[in-house]
Amino acid sequence: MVSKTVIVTFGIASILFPTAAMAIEYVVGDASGWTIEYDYHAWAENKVFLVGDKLVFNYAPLYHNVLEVNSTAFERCIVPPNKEKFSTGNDEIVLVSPGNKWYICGVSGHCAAGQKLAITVQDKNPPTPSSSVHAIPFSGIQVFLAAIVVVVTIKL
Ligand SMILES: [Cu+2]
Repeated sequence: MVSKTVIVTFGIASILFPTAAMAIEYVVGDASGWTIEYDYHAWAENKVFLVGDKLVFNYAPLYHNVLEVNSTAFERCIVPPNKEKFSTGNDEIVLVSPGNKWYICGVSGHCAAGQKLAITVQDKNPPTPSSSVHAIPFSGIQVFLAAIVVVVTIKL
């Protein structure tokens, strides 16, 4: 009886949350990529970043690069010396931990020209329901299928 309950619960969960657990790949700046004079604050504003999601920085490697920095360096556009740079032009950065993350371009003047991105990464299992914006709203068909599973189970 216990095992049947577990299977049914899992079945309902997989119907209701088919994609909620999938990592999302965010192309920074979308089609504009990683460049100057783009509003990355606006780009990030309505997005929810979870641990396991990925940032992709696309740019011409001759002209730009990517550095992860602290809040002070971000605010003042300070390029930390000897800091490891991402510089392939197609840098994929997996968000491995929750918290605030700051990225700038290390080329002189670019951060000041707007090539800077600040995001907040949330835990996969948020402690409060209010931060679970990532979950896909249930559609009618999903609720209907879940109801069928319940009904079939009761008859078993
Ligand atoms: Cu740049």
